[in-house]
Amino acid sequence: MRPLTEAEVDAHVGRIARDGFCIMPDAIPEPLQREISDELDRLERVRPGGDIPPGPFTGQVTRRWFDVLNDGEVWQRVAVHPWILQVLPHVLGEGFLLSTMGSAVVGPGEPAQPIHVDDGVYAFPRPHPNLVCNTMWALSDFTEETGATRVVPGSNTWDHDPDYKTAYETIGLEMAAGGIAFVVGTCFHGAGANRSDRDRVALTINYCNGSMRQQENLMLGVSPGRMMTFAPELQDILGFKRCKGAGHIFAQDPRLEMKRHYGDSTIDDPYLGRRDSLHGARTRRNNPPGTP
Ligand SMILES: O=C(O)CCC(=O)C(=O)O
Repeated sequence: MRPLTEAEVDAHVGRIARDGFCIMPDAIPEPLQREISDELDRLERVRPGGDIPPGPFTGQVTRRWFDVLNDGEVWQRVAVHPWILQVLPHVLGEGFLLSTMGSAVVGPGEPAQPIHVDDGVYAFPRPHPNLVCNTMWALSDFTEETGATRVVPGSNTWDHDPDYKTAYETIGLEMAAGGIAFVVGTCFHGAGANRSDRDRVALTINYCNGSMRQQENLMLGVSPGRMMTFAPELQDILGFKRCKGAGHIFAQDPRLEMKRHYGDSTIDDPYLGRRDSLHGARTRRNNPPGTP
């Protein structure tokens, strides 16, 4: 993929600062879209219906898979999409982290998600510097009918968090499959209602400022040996890179001590087979046929 030009990066950063969001069309090459779709199909087979039970905020017929760095290798590439890595240092600062990643496959008939902010997981009063930036990956067309993410333009500059009882004026982040939208953590937004007869297929790949705790416990969820096989740029945004003074082991890059401690890196983590077999108990859904 060609890198973004400096002017393109500046334009995206400027729009995010002004409106709270922006769209990068044609950001996911078709072969990568196909790989991700195949991986979502595989996840549907091994952990049907997604990794969390239905709920009013996360959706009744929305499939969300998490802990995906323990799944197909494609997720390791998704997390370090080159255009995203070019834009985010200007939004979240150097040393930003991957915070949580997974799918948001919104099924037909799903009502609109409540309007919320993604940095609501932190207890910081507004205004504050950017703490979070989400990226919404469109793997099917995002339209009014299919439930394109709704945003309240300019709400990122407001001094208060959303109130669930208020009906905000929103616009839809309409984009063709292959687009990626940035939504900064202070921007009021939520998934739209899916009034079509097909899935709205998306990923939500969320990053945070390097001084914040990651929303998903990525550093504990993935075994150290497995993390040691990841590309250095992915290790960096998992927390292996020091951010100012934070994140060291013996005041050095943690990778040095990790190598001594855990020895040879390996992608094989014996727990992972069991992890999938616990899906039914975890989500209170039935396990796929053939699993205990
Ligand atoms: O799926 C979407 O369009 C938005 C997702 C979102 O905002 C969330 O799950 O927090």
